[in-house]
Amino acid sequence: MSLSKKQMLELYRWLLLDRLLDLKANELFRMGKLMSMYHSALGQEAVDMGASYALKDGDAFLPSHRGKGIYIMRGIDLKFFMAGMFGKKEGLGQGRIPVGSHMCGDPSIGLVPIQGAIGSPFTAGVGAALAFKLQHKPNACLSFLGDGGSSRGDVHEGMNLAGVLHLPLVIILINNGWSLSVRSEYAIPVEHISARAAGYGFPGVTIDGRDVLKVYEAVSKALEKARKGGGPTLIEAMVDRWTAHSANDPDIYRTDEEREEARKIDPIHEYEKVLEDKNILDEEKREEIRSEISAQIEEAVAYADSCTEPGYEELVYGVYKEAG
Ligand SMILES: Cc1ncc(C[n+]2csc(CCOP(=O)(O)OP(=O)(O)O)c2C)c(N)n1
Repeated sequence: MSLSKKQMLELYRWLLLDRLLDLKANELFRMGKLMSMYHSALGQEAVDMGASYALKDGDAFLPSHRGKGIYIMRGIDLKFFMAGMFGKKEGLGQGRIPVGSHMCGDPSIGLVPIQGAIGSPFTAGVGAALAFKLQHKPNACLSFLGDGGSSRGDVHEGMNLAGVLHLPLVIILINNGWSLSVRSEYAIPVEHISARAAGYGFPGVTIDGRDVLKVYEAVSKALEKARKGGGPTLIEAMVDRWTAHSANDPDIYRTDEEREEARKIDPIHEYEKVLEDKNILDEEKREEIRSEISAQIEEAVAYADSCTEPGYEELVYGVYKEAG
């Protein structure tokens, strides 16, 4: 499962794209360019990118409401995605998705759509895994889930079914210690959520979600096992929530010390140190990659700006209308 130097550098590009895209989205939100809200994944890049990097073509994946970079890594065009975040007609979601680009599916790349009710989409990921099993396909589904979402009834039912049917499902449970303003300890009676896996009859592990190589390795192994008929695995990845819950959350329930503490470890800086030690990255290369990605993002923003607002017909197309 070890990565070549080329792959390690490629993974770094993805981490940086995820970070720079997130910073830009926060800025665009404040400028009033995005649709209703924005959930940042700052500080969570290692888990989103490290886990997604372990996916293979043919696998399915169900991102969380934060994981924007995953869409791009798995093949959604950045301009199309950005136009979706702007709520434009030409973008992903065609302006009909209240939180912008995510919450859209694309079967051609295995993207299982999420929706607004936290935890509920989990069962769709279980469905994708069930489909692989019924069709005898050598693929697995990677489902991202939060600590808060993990207590929803749908999630327990889905986990149970995955255990009973031994489905090719890998759950990457991102534990950032908070569910909006509720601390995990307040709502979850076990120290590690990975312990719950025993109750569903499959293994559960807890890892450092800020270490991209550890995440990649754990998810690769679990996906490989699932693809070969070895059943589900629950991987709890511990991370820090750098920002408020969303861009319109005043974050008044945390102290300044807690906010500062959450940002103590930067997963991207940690990975840069690993790459520098292995002579894969230096200052010059780092700047080169950063400016390439920034240019790509600016191009996507300019494109999204130039796209059209959806009209009434487009907004109501495909939307349920009560008869009478
Ligand atoms: C059923 C439901 N309840 C409440 C919400 C509002 N809400 C959106 S995200 C969120 C927090 C979810 O916490 P977690 O699953 O830990 O993910 P995180 O936001 O921390 O990444 C809440 C309460 C919702 N979308 N759906």
